[in-house]
Amino acid sequence: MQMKNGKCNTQNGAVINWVNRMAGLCCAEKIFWCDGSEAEKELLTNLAVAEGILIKLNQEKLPGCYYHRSHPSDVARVEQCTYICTDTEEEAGPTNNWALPKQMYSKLHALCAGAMAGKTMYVVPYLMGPLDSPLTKVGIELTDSLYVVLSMRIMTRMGQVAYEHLGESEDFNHGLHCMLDLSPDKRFIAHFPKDNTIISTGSNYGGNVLLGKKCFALRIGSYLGRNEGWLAEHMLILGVESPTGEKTFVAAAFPSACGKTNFAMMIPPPHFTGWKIWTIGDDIAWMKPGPDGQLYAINPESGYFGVAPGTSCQTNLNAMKTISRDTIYTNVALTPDLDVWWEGKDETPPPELIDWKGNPWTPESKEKAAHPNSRFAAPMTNNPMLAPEVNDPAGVPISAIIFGGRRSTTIPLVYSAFNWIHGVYVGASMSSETTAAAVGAVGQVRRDPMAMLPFCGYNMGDYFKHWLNLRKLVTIPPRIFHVNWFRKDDDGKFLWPGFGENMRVLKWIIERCRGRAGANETPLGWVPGPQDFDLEGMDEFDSERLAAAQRMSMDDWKREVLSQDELFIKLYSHLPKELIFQRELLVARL
Ligand code: OXD
Ligand code: MN
Repeated sequence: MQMKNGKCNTQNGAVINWVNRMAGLCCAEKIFWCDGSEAEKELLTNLAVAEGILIKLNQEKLPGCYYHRSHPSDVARVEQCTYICTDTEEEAGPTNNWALPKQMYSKLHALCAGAMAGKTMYVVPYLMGPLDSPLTKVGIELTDSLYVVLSMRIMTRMGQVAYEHLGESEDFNHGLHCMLDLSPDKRFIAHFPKDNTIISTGSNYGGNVLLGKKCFALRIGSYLGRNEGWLAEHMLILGVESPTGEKTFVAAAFPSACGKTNFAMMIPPPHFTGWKIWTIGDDIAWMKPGPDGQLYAINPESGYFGVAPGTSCQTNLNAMKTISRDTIYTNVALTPDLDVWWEGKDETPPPELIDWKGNPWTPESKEKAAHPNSRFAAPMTNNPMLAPEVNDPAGVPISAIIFGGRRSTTIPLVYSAFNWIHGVYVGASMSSETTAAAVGAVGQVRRDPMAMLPFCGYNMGDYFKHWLNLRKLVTIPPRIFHVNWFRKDDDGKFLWPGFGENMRVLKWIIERCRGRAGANETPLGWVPGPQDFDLEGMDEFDSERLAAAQRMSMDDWKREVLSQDELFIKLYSHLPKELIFQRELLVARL
């Protein structure tokens, strides 16, 4: 399509009116209507380089790749500044920050007033979901950040397609993003679920400002899903192909920076000849009961916004291939020849680097070269194992849902819930050690139900109810599992090697779903016995180590159940009785 140089490219009256109103409020000097074309990408990329927003990386090593540094105070999601604005505090629930819509609108409109004087407002229309899927939704983000425009172009199906999908409809997400001066006291990520509106101010870090992702696809999405009978989840989606060509699709919820991208792109170890893992998505799943009673999932995104540190050819070769071109890197370190580097990329760091703050760095430096939450944004079409079903408007049928946290003690490598209600309890009582993906202390155990604690756009108790209610429509429910790749032994070493070896756990899960693998009953759920778990070809991991990784200490579990109380009591007035009964049953079994 020919680019019209940023001129208005829609006839949708509701869009035009709203854009004009917001441009008026922000006193934008110019409005640039994005169309998603290649010519536009080139124009805006060059502009971003000229303005110092992006640095062009070594094009021989990294064709089409660029680098961005965010403000050092603006490097992660800010949960303490994230608000759900509903008429009552109860609707948002005790796990969210709450504000009255009227009050938040007036506060943020005051902050945004005049914020784009002398600047351009970019109008970014985007689709969350494949073209022509009944689950797909339209969002429009207005932003003064070129970094956001170019990243949204990777992370979503951005441009004219969104207006085509929208037609005359007024049903789109209204997103307004003003960077302001990036000072933390003006940083707000506010959601107005009833108005399908998001306002984000004072930040230019991905999770706070790429509004299609956490804000729309999860917080607003979960609210819409409850009203419309579907689920918006913090889950990867992958397809497992067996040597006979049989494909099984799985969705898995792990908290931020706990290996969703690695799991979604896993390469099975050599022993698993003929097995393949296909990626549908690495972060978000929208799932809806289908007419046949199965749960169908789409990935609403079209790119990966992954954590760079720890990513290497050993840990995630498919990711390394994916990010070798057309990628925007943020807050990693730079080599003198404008290549990128981060801790864990290879064993020996280069002798000199420029760190994420722009300072010279050597291996003797005390600080990390790349920020622990430094990121890549790469198009999913670069992924050599991108599932051909990724654009299927119907989505893929989900056979297993896996919940998992980062826990160094107590939680076994894998177990399976007894049934859907028990599975919802397993997900609801999930916990994990905090990571650098959000501002705050790292390594503290917190309850993170279904990995949705920072992303549920309404009362978490009602969210559990919604999960339980969906069972009526999902007559062929996925089996539910729990995994923990991060358990440590007494010497503080990880018990389980993880990464590609996770295929062994996944194989048991798939075979369980298909009724082909055995299991033993325990107080927690079904677990594989040594004869059910494929250990062949593992060097150091034997059945003894498996037993250690699977160990259930009744004393630890009694403590674990007690520590679930804090969240359950917090949510008590909305907590479904089923979950209280499940907890009692677990206590009785222990
Ligand atoms: C992410 C996150 O960026 O969960 O995906 O923080
Ligand atoms: Mn995430």
